[in-house]
Amino acid sequence: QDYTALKLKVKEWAPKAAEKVRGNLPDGANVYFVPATLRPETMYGQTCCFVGPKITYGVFKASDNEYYVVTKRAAWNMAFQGTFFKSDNFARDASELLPVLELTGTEVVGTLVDAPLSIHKQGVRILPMESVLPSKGTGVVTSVPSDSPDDYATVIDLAKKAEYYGIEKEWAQLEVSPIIQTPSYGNITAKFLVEKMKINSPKDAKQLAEAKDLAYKEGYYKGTMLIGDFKGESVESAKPKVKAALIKNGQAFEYAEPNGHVVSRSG
Ligand code: ZZB
Repeated sequence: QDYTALKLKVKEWAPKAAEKVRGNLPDGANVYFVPATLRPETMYGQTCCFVGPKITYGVFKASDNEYYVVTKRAAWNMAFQGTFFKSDNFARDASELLPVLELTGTEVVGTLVDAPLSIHKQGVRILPMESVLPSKGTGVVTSVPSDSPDDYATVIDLAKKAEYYGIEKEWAQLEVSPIIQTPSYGNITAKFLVEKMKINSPKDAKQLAEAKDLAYKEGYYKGTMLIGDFKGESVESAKPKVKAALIKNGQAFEYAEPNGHVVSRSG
């Protein structure tokens, strides 16, 4: 898979993470959560960013002043793809690619990050999602509830059970705005499909996989951009342009999942 790896800059750490970070990173270091996405054209609609609560993440030094929060597996792939400085973080095998520190998903929940292109300019929160796979992408997943059924079902559930999840309800309730117009599912595809298919929980994995498939196809082949520099263009034409612009602005880079990974599209 050819992913776009997006850089979400930390604006304010959650308390537990802040404690661990203190003294372990140079003053003024920029730290980024780095989700891998197949849909860069939907980045305008980011309302939060998911981590697996039980997943262990590393904070890896990418260049003099930049650190990335990803799984060790993803950092290792990135090292091979030349993402990291080869000089002072050069690794000859996986054991040498050492994170500056490790953080669990639970510890970073509540962290405020800046999501490139998002209409939510004040930033979005890192929130927990049980279904994040540690073995796929970077283990960090940016959330676009308007166009991803999994994300829509998850933010509804997070808001409903905010206390159980140990989050502020408002963190899961940022406005879901139209990003892409489609002929069959309107302009908030994920909401339409989740409601039409009566999906009640992020655990309805089978139905969510089906909804994801439908959303992908309709969005890609029939979608039109409602926002951004390529407003009015088809998704098919806007997708590579949004990706290129993000990369040019230093807000993203290419990340390829190596061959042989075992996760299929339907999960
Ligand atoms: C933002 C986004 C917006 C995504 C959208 C999808 C959609 P796939 O399709 O199964 O190959 N993802 C990435 N990494 C993980 C992970 N470790 N665990 C769980 N989910 C992950 O997977 C690619 C998509 O799955 C990625 O693209 C990411 O969510 C998520 F409007 O990023 B996406 C209809 C889908 N719409």
